Amino acid sequence: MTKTILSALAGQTLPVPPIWMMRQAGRYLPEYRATREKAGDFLTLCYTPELAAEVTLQPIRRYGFDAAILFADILLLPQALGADLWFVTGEGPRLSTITTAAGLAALKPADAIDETLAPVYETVRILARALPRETTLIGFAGAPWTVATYMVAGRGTPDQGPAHALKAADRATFQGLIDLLTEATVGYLSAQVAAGAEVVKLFDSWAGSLRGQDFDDFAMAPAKRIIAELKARHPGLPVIAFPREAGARYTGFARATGADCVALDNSVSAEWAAANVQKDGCVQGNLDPALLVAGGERLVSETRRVVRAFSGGPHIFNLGHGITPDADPDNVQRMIDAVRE
Ligand code: 1CP
Repeated sequence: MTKTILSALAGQTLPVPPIWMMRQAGRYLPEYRATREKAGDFLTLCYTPELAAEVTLQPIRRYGFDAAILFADILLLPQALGADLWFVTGEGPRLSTITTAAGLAALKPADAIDETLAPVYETVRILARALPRETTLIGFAGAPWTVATYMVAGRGTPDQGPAHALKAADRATFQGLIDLLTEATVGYLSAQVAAGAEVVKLFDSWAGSLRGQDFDDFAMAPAKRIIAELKARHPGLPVIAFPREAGARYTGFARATGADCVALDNSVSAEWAAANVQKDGCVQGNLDPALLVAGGERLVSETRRVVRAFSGGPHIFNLGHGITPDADPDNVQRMIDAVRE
């Protein structure tokens, strides 16, 4: 039996698209909140393999999604490179900042990450054994630009201003940080694959703030290098790329980077993306996550619209961004029923 997610990633058009959801293990689920409380804090949850595997499995048990995504965070990699990382309750992540050549030089080399990240690989090994045989296991990492925006600013920022400022003021240091992250990301994802991940996804959540040549240099070039290196080490490995809010730059992204699937946010229309992005291969995403809060008839009609728009080619049903903590778990089931009806 071939797993439906892998068939779609290989370019097959299926009668019913396989489904998973960004942030499917998360605070909208009472069982997640219970395990998170047991762990005490978010990073302990990420680094305790039994608990990280448990929250990964929760949405699979509840909804039978076609893929499970490893429970971890894109900011574990900077921590493994030597940055300090902590989470402020109700606010989000905080990191020590990298703003100078000396700060960059003080980070660990790319091949030193496994010491910190070994528990993540153990989570992958547990999941590879525990998942139902029809469920695909997805590993992931942040793309270098997005991870760099957090490392330079020390936190999430609305406009990625500090990273843009460093890129303008000291291009060599900024490029050095991107190069280090590119190399470390290859090692990190490769180790996830060795542990049992069947697909990997690169989250470039802040790709939309890169303009013109910067998009080529910092969103496309690192993705292309990472994908080429991963496919050289793991022939046939499918890769999903998510250059969020790339807009017109979604066109040609798969061809330029070698990605097997492009994940779409909800700022582009499904009809536009079907004509311009899906013509090159599998697409995923696009449903507005706010619909899972609101529910109602629009949730059903918009779900059907996304399914219909992408029905002529390879498609994995997903959201345009992560499900939010205030989403109603019953609305997730309504969405799944509307896809599979
Ligand atoms: O309180 C909590 O429980 C923490 C909330 C949370 C969760 C559930 C964070 C903190 N990270 C995660 C898990 C997570 N993060 C996953 C796990 C698997 C799943 O999808 O179920 C994944 C894939 C991520 C990826 C991630 N982390 C991204 C890329 C995707 C995206 O949403 O754009 C980013 C930008 C992060 C950073 C991060 N981690 C957590 C928060 C709140 C943030 C965003 C911070 C900010 O920009 O302000």
